Amino acid sequence: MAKKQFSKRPPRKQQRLNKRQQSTVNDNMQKRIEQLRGAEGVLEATVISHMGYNIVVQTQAGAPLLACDWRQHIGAICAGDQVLITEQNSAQTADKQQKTESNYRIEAVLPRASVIEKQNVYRGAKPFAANINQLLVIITHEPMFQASLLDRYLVMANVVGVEALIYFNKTDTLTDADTLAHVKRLQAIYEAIPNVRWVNGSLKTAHGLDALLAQLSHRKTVITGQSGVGKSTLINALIPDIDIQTMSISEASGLGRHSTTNSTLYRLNPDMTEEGILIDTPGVRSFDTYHLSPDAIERGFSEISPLLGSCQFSDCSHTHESGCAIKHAVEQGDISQLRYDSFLQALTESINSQKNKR
Ligand SMILES: Nc1nc2c(ncn2[C@@H]2O[C@H](COP(=O)(O)OP(=O)(O)OP(=O)(O)O)[C@@H](O)[C@H]2O)c(=O)[nH]1
Ligand SMILES: [Mg+2]
Ligand SMILES: [Zn+2]
Repeated sequence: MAKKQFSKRPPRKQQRLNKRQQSTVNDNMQKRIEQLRGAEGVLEATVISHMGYNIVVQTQAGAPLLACDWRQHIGAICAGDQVLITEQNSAQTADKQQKTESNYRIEAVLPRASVIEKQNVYRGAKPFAANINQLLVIITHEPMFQASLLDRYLVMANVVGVEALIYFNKTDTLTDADTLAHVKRLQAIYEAIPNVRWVNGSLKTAHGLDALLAQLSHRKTVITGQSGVGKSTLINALIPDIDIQTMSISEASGLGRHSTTNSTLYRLNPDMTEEGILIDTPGVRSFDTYHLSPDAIERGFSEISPLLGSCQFSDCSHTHESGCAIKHAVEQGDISQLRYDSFLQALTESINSQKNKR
């Protein structure tokens, strides 16, 4: 009889569920959530940060942070998730002296109102912020931001189904008249896009900070933007007790120092649930959109998408065809050349990426 070989088994690939399997998993999860909700000792909590070995949660603003482990097969968990937790009785927990020991367990993740994910070629999509309703993109002029990059963030906001807020930072150094005029033109273009708002300011001088804060309080915002635009400066300016919040996370997790690679949820006012929430995403600097379908790209350019059915040819590529409603709108000045160029670029990337998949 052939001897079974256990040692050289290749690592198991993460299996993708088909639609029916996924729907069964979802049904079971829904049943489980209903059972848990009625059960004694089950608490609802918000995920503050996924620390790798454990997940730090809080049952409400101002409450102590709790370190949790999690039940297997409940899917990926990220900052902003609402979860159901139970306290593990001491018989189940091992050495109580050990600080990293989790006394709580995440039993289920509640359905998300929204989720924003990072694509990874090898591991698929990984969520990094859940239940947000606003995407903040910080941009600046040193170096001047690229419209095509900014547009990717806006497409992503549209795909996730949240509003977009553009914050143009470092106005204290925006003194050159030509650059100033250029930024003003861009602001006019972006402000005209549905569901997009634009605020100017300087985190150095605090100019415009009130206007920015007005857009952030009472919203759940994920912070994005390229390296050096001022994301950390913003968090430090708006979260006065940032050190305390960060220290509490380290303490709760039992890790010496707060990890800076995972997304973390901060409260604009640590004692008030209704105040705004900021999710900082240190590991995510930009978004790719090539993996999105051409459809998603088209919807993501929300001033262009209403025209899509109006081209003369149903398979119009919007590049050279006569009777193209989009090209016509660009010629008329109703759609900016800048956004049109960026639309075609994103669309081409998406189409090419779909071809390569086949
Ligand atoms: N002049 C000026 N400098 C600023 C302003 N805001 C931030 N800075 C500076 O810009 C630099 C980068 O700011 P950070 O907050 O570290 O940028 P970041 O977005 O967190 O960058 P990464 O962590 O690399 O993604 C720092 O030297 C800040 O002091 C501003 O309003 N005006
Ligand atoms: Mg930073
Ligand atoms: Zn067209």
